[in-house]
Formats: sequence, structure tokens, C-alpha cells
Amino acid sequence: MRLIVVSICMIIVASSLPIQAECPLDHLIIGCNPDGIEGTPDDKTLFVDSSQKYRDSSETPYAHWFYPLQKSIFTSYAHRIGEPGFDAFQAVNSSARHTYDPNRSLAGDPDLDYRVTVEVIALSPGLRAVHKDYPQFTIDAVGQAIDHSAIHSLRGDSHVHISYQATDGENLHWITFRVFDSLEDGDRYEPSEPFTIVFNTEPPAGDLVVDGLVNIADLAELSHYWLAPESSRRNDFYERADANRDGCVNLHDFARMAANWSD
Ligand SMILES: [Ca+2]
Ligand SMILES: [Ca+2]
Repeated sequence: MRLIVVSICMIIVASSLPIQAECPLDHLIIGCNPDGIEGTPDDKTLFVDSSQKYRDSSETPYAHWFYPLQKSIFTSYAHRIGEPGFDAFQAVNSSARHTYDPNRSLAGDPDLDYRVTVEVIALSPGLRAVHKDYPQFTIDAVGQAIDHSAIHSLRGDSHVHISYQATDGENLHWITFRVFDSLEDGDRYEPSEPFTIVFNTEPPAGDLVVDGLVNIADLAELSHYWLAPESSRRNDFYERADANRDGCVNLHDFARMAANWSD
């Protein structure tokens, strides 16, 4: 079933029809100016919109706060899922509902005016990310990156699919990215906050720097988002800092973190 879905999605992409928003697979949407208001300090800051994160097209939407990996026919890295991919906000096609947002789209042409790079900054052992379409590559170490703007420019399409593949289907797996502008010259965009995608099982509440443990690194991350307003699916509840998902990062979330303290 998933193969069929992926195939249909690829046909949609290949035909270059303006209907990317109809792809059933989840995508993280890359943009700038997260508050959507011009003239504020975040205008040149990159972010990803996480509204589709953990929607998971094979299950009841948003049934889990993680992606369950499925056993595949392959013997190596047998447990897999073909989402989430990456896309970008754009200001041209107003019928693509999910990606059309002129206030959050990057200015100019990809790989010319900006070079959006999705870099891995943390990765669980036994997990890799694979770009199966042209140009094919595998990411399996910290420091490696998806050159989103290069793919965007090469194919004339910002819609990128990624397959996540692990050696097991039970244990917590994670991959943490940040998006930065790797263009050497000019007025570059500021890097995004780190964002993590988790697989197989939900991390404990308070495990914000995801590794299955709740310790001082997680507390530092909680203080970074402390009292931040407007926590929502769009920002993945500030990367889980809003553990009870009530819209605010506060003492209720600290209490959940403290209850899972590892040291
Ligand atoms: Ca942690
Ligand atoms: Ca909360």
C-alpha cells in the first residue's frame, strides 16, 4: 500500500503539476520568518513548519507522537517509513494550500540567492535517512546534510521525499536536524532551531534533546522555551517542551520532566 502511495506521489511530483499539497505523505515545510509578520527580528530566521509531523498517512492521523517503522522486505535496515519529507513555502502557487505562504517563503531562487541545507546534528545508532530519488544519497552520520536547495534547483521542485530506515522496529530512534543557509556570500538567513523526528516509540516526557534520558541537557532546552507562547502542532509543541500540549511551556511541563529525571 505504501509503495503505491509513494508511486502516486512521485508521479504527481514528476508531472510538475501544481498540486504538491495533495501528496498524502507528511512533509516538514521549510521557510523563514516563523511569526509570519514582516519587520520583526525573525524575518531572516529559518524554521520548519511541523504541522504534518506525526500525521502518519498509514495510521489514524496523529495517533502517536512518533513514527512507527514498518517491517519491510529488505534484510538490511529492515524497518522503514517513507515520511516525513521536506518541502518549502512558496509565493507563486496559491492553490497549493499547505505550501503557499508568501510571508514565510524565502526570497529569490534556490541555490542562487540562498542555499538551504538540512544538517544532521544527532542520530541514534542503527538509523539512517535515504533519498531514493535522483540524486540518491544516504545519511548515516552527524554532520551529513540534505542539500535541499540543490535538489530544488536541479528538479525545479521543492518537494523532497526521505526514507527513514532502522535496524529494529521496537527501540527509540531519533534524528535531529537544523536548517541553515550555506551560501558563502551575501545576506544569509539565520539557522533554524534544532528539530527532531522520533521513531518506534515515544520518548519520555521531558526528553527534549532526544536520547531516551532526561538530564541536564534537557533542562537547558526546557529553559530555552520556558514560558514561550503559542505552542502548537506547527512547532511540534516547541519540540516537546510543552509536554502536556496545553499551549504553554510552564511548571506543569517541568513537573513531567522532573518525574522522569534519569540521574
Ligand atoms: Ca535527553
Ligand atoms: Ca504545557
